[in-house]
Amino acid sequence: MKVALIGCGFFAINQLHGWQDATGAELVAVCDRDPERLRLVQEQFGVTRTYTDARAMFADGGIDTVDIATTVQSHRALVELAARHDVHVICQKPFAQTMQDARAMVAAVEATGKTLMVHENFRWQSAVRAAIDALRAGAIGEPFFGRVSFRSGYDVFTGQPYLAAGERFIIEDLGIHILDIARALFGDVRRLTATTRRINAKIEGEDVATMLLEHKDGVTCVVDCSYATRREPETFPESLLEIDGTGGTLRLDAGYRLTIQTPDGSETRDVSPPVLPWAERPWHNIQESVALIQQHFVDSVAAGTQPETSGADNVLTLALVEAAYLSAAEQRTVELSEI
Ligand code: NAD
Ligand code: 89V
Repeated sequence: MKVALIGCGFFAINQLHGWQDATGAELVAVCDRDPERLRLVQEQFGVTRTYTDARAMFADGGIDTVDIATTVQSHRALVELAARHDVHVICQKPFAQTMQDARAMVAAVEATGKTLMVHENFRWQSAVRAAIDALRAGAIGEPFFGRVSFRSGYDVFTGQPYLAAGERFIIEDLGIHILDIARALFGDVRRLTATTRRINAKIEGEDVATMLLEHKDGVTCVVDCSYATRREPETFPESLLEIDGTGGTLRLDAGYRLTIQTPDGSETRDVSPPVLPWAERPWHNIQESVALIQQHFVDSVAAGTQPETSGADNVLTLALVEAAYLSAAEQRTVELSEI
């Protein structure tokens, strides 16, 4: 699979390493409208085909998949451009600024018969995946309660200054991952209630969000996110889990400790992610999941199957984001059928 990447910014460096490590894929071209970012990436990754304009890159051809690593404002134009050139598409989260844009992008790629995946990688973090696998294998019976929690005081604004400037912050940027983990664990959602707060006066958007999800399969789940939580140990960027099931409980605690308790006893495993050669703490957890989701994409296309976080699937995660903002704004429970 010949891969081209658009948007060589802060996070794309991880995706470029992921492509270098992937089996069955070759990075052939990179594009960024900022020539300085392009130069840095060309030097670090030795890619010979470089472009400041995505249209010129597609016109030159020789691309099977485009990996769009730009921020959300450019996603729809770039996904539709890619669809016109009949290539497979990966697009970073948040997929779209509106549900209308998200549905239009899904339709555009669907019409070509190519694969569209949203780079929604948190469910691929190996510690989270260990919990998903245990739950799906029935380790604690039928789940009826869940808590998916991300609370941190880590400074994300230095690396990603745009996060401080948007009207929306934590639900759109981080909560979207945590809501997607809830979907991976407990399936789709019928209704949602949310509250939001802004604690950090230096940013525009909300940095605390607490959401109550009623899943269609009967699980009630609390999804709580905060970038205003100062505590030791600082757990960035760990997602912590508590799940009660008819046959036991499962917890993913700080320090990547997975505990499963059943009437037969209690077992705790260390499910720490590896620190890949190009990764650094504390981001290694996220960085490994980037490599894993990109390999999953290559393998899915080769097998002719849909990746887990296909465009169509991710529309349902995006709907939770929209429902949460609507619920918080109108101080009411939102039915997902409204979104
Ligand atoms: P960034 O601003 O550092 O990088 C974006 C790059 O895209 C910039 O270099 C910019 O010049 C380029 N660009 C923008 N529009 C372009 C266009 N039309 N053509 C060519 N180049 C263009 O942003 P970032 O922090 O790297 O974030 C990028 C995306 O990754 C965001 O959507 C963010 O939410 C997401 N992200 C995801 C994760 C994750 O774990 N999945 C983590 C961090 C960021
Ligand atoms: O994963 C992300 O989307 C990042 C961060 C972890 C900082 O929220 O933006």
